[in-house]
Amino acid sequence: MRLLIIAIFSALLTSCIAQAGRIYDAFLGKDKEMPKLLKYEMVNNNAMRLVYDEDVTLTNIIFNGLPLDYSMHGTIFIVPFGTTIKRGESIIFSVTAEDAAGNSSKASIAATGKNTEIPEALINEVSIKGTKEAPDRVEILFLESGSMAGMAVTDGLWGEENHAVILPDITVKQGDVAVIYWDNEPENTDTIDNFGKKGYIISGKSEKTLSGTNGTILLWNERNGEIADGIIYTTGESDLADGYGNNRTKNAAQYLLRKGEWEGEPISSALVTASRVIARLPGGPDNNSAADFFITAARASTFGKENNFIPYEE
Ligand SMILES: [Ca+2]
Ligand SMILES: [Ca+2]
Repeated sequence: MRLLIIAIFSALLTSCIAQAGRIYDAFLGKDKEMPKLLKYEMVNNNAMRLVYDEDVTLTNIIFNGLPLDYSMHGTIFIVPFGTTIKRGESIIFSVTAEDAAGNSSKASIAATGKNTEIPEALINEVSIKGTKEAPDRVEILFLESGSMAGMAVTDGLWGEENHAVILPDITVKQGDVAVIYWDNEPENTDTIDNFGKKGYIISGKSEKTLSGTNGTILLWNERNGEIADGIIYTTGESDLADGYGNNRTKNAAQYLLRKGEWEGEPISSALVTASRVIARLPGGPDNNSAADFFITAARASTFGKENNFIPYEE
């Protein structure tokens, strides 16, 4: 009996109650939980933003193996690296956080330098019914200077795409283009020089061709990032997926419509035979509709150069 009382008493002593989301010892009122790192993100490639669940003191801040000599107190922090990391560069950032009761936790964060100079860009020319001589290609037009590093082109929403091409770290100027050979290796990867404007050739390495009938092509500022541009094309004859032919196309098309990146009818792929391509009007107008585009003969296509208005005529 005596043993049982002691057992109950000691259970009470160590029992804890939740208080404002944290657990405190019921008798001593002492915080016994380690601080939790709720959120972290890199800011401008030169600092880490950290959000903890309680007031802490940061100690032992280490950037790529080098200790940073700060002591910071609070809940939300912006911890400068003391340097700016390059786009694509990987770093390890670690930090120890200690609360008022002396509980501490350590976090190690791996991060990669983001592209902070993403240029405005558009889908400029597309070959969807490729042949050996004129393979499937997507041309991207850059409207300003920057780097195409990490920009991405997909044929569906993230997670639904058949293929995604992540663009390499190439510095571009306004009017330059990139030509992605979707599934065929380009015969020649030499940069095209067209009166000072560059055309960069990129191997897309897709195992599948682009859909020649119903599809979307999406340009993203980064993987899983913001949409930069998109096109929708259909035969206009399918009874499946609300006329989009398949769910992948329907889902991406509805996303573009919802985001205001497309209005009205899709581009008609019925007019695009193996000897024709879809091209944006010269100068890169972007009203997010089929009227921005025309169909041209493959032999009049301008992959790697600015577009020429030579519409295909029946
Ligand atoms: Ca657009
Ligand atoms: Ca072109």
